[in-house]
Amino acid sequence: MDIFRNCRIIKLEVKGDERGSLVAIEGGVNIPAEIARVYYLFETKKGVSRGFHAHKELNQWVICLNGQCKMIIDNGYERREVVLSRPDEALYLGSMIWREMHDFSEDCVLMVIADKHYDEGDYIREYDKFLSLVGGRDQ
Ligand code: T46
Repeated sequence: MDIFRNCRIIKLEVKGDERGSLVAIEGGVNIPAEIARVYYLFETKKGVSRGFHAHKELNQWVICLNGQCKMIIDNGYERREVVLSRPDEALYLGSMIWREMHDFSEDCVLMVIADKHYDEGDYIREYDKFLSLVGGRDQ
């Protein structure tokens, strides 16, 4: 389901049998990129929000393995809210998408797959700068 041109929910195939469920993540198969990095957020404290940045080049796929949280995604023109609560769905976030994460449940485990290694230089952490780069709202 497309949210923006470079931001969408991808359904992940579940291999289920009488024992339970399994999802396989494969670069170049269900994640259309070479996977360079995987990290996960867990034990986020009650009332804490995270993110508040965009990436210049990075592509990421966010999967909520347990619990739930709310993602605000913003392309500079439109802002949408997505609740992530399913281990069989990935939210694809392309470059130049502002993201904020709110309302983490105590048991939330958010796994993020990235197509590049960590690079602080790829982050845009000021919203006004992000808007001026994407030519968004009232520019
Ligand atoms: C994103 C959202 C969804 C590393 O050393 N390596 C890493 O790969 C990452 C992601 C972070 N860090 C360090 C940098 C900071 O000292 O871990 C600390 C917390 O990172 P940050 O404040 O950027 O975390 P979030 O939750 O605000 O954002 C993260 C990702 O950074 C970001 O790319 O899209 O999750």
